[in-house]
Amino acid sequence: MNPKLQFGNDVATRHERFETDSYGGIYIVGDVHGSRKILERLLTELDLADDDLVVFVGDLVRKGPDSPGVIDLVREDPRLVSVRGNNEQKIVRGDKDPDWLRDGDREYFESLPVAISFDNVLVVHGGIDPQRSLADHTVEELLTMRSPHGDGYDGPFWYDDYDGPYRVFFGHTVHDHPVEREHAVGLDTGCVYGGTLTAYDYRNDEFRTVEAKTHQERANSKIVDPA
Ligand SMILES: [Mn+2]
Repeated sequence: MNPKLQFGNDVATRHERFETDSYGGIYIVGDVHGSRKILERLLTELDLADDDLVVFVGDLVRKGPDSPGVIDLVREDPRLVSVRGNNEQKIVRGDKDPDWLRDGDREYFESLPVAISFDNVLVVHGGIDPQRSLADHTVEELLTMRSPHGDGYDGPFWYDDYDGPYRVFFGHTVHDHPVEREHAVGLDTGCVYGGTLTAYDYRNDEFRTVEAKTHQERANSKIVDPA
């Protein structure tokens, strides 16, 4: 019953598929942005079993206080996997060279898939343009999609019009609460801006959130209300 995923060549080689039978709990987590402490609290709250799987929507790093700490936490636990976000991509491309970057960090970002799928779920950082086939999307587009025919934060947003066949889980666009639609689930709830860090519990179809304790300002114009 799962629709076949057909990617363009550059994406196909960076797509990773998981068979859900092999896992107990499955969680998908929004943008962390170097907020290791709130990530630790979320993981404590999820209380992972050995056969659980956690998929991050990317943007593990930048903006927050402890990007290396987040990298270490994710890399050291085989239950934690991530797609590449646009913030990892900026480092891969060499556009950003942050002070905290260590030997091996860039190679790690380069090793991250740009798409993860299981069942009818597709996890990408940005999103997909509902008016074009998945195969037509470049890596860059999957990582940065927001308003395919508009201008940044003004919308309409890709998920306003997207009606499947996949259920796409994404980050990148900050919302004051998770976007929950039949075919699109937005998980970036701005933890680095004093919002929350959100996980979606796939087995139980419910959101799990922890509050941030730090504050960094973000213009309200850059936080989207999905209602
Ligand atoms: Mn982000």
